[in-house]
Amino acid sequence: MYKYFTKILSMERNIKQTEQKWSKKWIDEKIFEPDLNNAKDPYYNLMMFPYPSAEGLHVGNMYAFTGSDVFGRFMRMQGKNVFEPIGLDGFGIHSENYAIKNNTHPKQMSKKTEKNYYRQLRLIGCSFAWDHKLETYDPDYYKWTQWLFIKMFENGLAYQKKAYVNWCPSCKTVVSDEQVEQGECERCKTQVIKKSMKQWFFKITNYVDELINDLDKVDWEEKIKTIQKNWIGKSEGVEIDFEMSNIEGSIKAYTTRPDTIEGVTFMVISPEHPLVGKLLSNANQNDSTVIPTNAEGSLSSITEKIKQYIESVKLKSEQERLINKEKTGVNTGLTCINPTNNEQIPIWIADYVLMGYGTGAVMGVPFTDERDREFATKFNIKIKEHGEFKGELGVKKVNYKLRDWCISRQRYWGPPIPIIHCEDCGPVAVPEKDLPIVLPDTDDYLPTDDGLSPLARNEEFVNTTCPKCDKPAKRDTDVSDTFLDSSWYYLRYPSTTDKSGQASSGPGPSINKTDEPWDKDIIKKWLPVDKYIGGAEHAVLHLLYSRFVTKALKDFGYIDFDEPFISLRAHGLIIKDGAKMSKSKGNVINPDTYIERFGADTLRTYLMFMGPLSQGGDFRDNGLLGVHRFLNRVWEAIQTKISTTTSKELIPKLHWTIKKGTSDIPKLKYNTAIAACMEFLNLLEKDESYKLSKEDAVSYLKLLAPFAPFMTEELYEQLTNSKESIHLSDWPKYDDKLTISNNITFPIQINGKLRDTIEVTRDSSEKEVTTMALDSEKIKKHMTSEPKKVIFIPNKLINFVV
Ligand code: ANZ
Ligand code: ZN
Repeated sequence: MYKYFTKILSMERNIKQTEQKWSKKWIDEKIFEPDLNNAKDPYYNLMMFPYPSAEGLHVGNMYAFTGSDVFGRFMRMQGKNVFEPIGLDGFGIHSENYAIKNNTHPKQMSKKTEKNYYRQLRLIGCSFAWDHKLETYDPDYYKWTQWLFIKMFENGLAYQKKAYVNWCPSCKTVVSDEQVEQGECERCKTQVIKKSMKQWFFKITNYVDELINDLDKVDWEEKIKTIQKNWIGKSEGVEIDFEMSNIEGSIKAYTTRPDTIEGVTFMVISPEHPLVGKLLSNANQNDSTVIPTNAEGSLSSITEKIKQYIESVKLKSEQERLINKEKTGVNTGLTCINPTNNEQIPIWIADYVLMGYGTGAVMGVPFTDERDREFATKFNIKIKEHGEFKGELGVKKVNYKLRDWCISRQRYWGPPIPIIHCEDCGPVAVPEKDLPIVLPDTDDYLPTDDGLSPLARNEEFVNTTCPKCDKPAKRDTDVSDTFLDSSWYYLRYPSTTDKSGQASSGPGPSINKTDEPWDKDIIKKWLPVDKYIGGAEHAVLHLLYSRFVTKALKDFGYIDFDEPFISLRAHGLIIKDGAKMSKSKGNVINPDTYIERFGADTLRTYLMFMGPLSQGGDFRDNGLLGVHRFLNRVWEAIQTKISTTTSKELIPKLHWTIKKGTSDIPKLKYNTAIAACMEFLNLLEKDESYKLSKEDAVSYLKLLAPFAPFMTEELYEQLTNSKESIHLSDWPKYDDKLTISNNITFPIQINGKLRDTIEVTRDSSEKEVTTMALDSEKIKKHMTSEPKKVIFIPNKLINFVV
């Protein structure tokens, strides 16, 4: 299938040699390393931080990198000083689990991963600023992750509390709310359960309003803004007190619909509501002030039921509780009073009410609220029609779904939380001069079910002295969430330099020039990030955490902007022959083999040709071969078609092609920019006599340069004899007046049904149109056999009868 013979050209195209040659040259001459101190027009082009496993990058990763790189290259040719750094997000459960599965120490594994990762990245030909690499497990990096933790702590944004947290039984650690999707661990897809544990939290909830409102300031896709807003979940309602009938006190319910209060026929409290605890302890003491009045059964049988119910709820995740159609609950036997009509209503305990939201108590309105109706129906509670209550009621209250970010993990492979616990002083931050707290090298790193971190078993690590009072004290033994590592990496990139000072010597650890997390002047110049391209799946994870961290750092006075990413675009996903790529299906595409056979230019151009970047695409070998042939034809055309002047028939199309590239590339519609280049080539090849001037050939190559950086560089050198790189040259200009072309949009029909349109030159022949039409992916999909008949109306339409 891969057999493809290139013709012998006047200058033979040796893909591998060309790509290796330029790869080395670009790095040696540091052409993609902007002068960070003096750049006149800085542009920070960033793609989302990759977290590869040692298995290496697949084609989907290459798609994302290339998508971001094409944009960076385009901006560079617009005259911007583009900074496009790359690094490795290598700490965390993802990497650790992979290491464990392969019986390798995570540190050992990370060395393998790193080597393979940078090797693969060099192949794909991105214009990375290699001098600024960083790896999150490098102590020089995580020193500052720990510093960030301490700043949070010192500023009251990091605190410990015992709470019902999400425990993943497979990862054997707690995970944050954002890392639970449909009740499952975002990473391993295991059902999480609720466990009451003491954990570290970051007070992201202090920033709810800014996190919502400042979305108006940034140029992000609406889709992602909406996901974030919904996750933060601002809700405006009132809190209403319901006096208890038989005992002292009242229950506060949170409602967004006070107008429905006349339809309230019951009260539901969450199993974790304090009243439940009070009820049980009173019952234990046989306190007769709490005696159920109208519930079935004796006091002891009711308390027994409640206890059983609470036990059953403990195993459920919040998600499960929210979506379970089959409502469950117990009647407490207590009642309270509806303040608008003094009716007595029963108080139930049910798990569809969550303690972490509102007040943990809901006034049940079964007539209007669906969940309440399901509940009332199941338990035979009255359903009462009601009018609209217009009176003033309760106290106005704003609630948010967002809760604080649970940051501690009971795992090994992460930055140890830089806190020392002292019996007298409580939790004390490690003094800055003692950072980093290095993760100890140990073979005893496996996680356990008991909720204790592996580091807790390491006495040498645990035992220390209190920085405040010097008494014996213990180190915190949890590590921080990987999402903390990636919440600030973009701040550090411009301030790192290669330790060896020799970027070309290959990957090596990075250090900071100064003894600070970043250089203040550099950060002023380069941040916030101008263009951020990455996966939409991070809408409520990385993208929320980074915004929070940026806002906090601004408030602490370390930076002077409060949004990290000015413009954000999400890329689509690559599937293979119609199916999602996955290891179990065995259809994960390794880019290496394709690069080896066809070169990075072909792979890049094909990936970008599949569709708009936001859409992703279906990887098919046939499509890749088509693009490979296209690049070979470009090569050949440059060898055979250069003359002193450009044929006049080509001029409108050339200007049109430049215009297309200029407008489509910044919109990340790379596919149509490439298609325009293909059309131009078709025209150029159409007639033996058509020729291109050197200057126009160069303009054309520049349009392809972001996609096929190697071949265009080689041809540019051939044509211009210039020592300057095509990638540092100016983007070509077009004259709008000249773009008026003799092109027409040609409808392609199959059995009379419109299936696609193509742009063709006026008066194209039946054969030309047929060839182009049959090259269309959409048409190929519908043509299972050779057409029986072709109906061709010149300049109007083509119809294949199959
Ligand atoms: C009565 C009512 C009648 C309600 C009605 C809704 C519709 P959002 O918009 O999501 O904020 N609620 C309050 N606290 C809750 C908790 N801890 N767990 C589960 N549900 C809770 O929704 C607020 C509404 O969700 C509140 O308004 C309450 O039900 C319920 F026709 O009160 B409502
Ligand atoms: Zn102390």
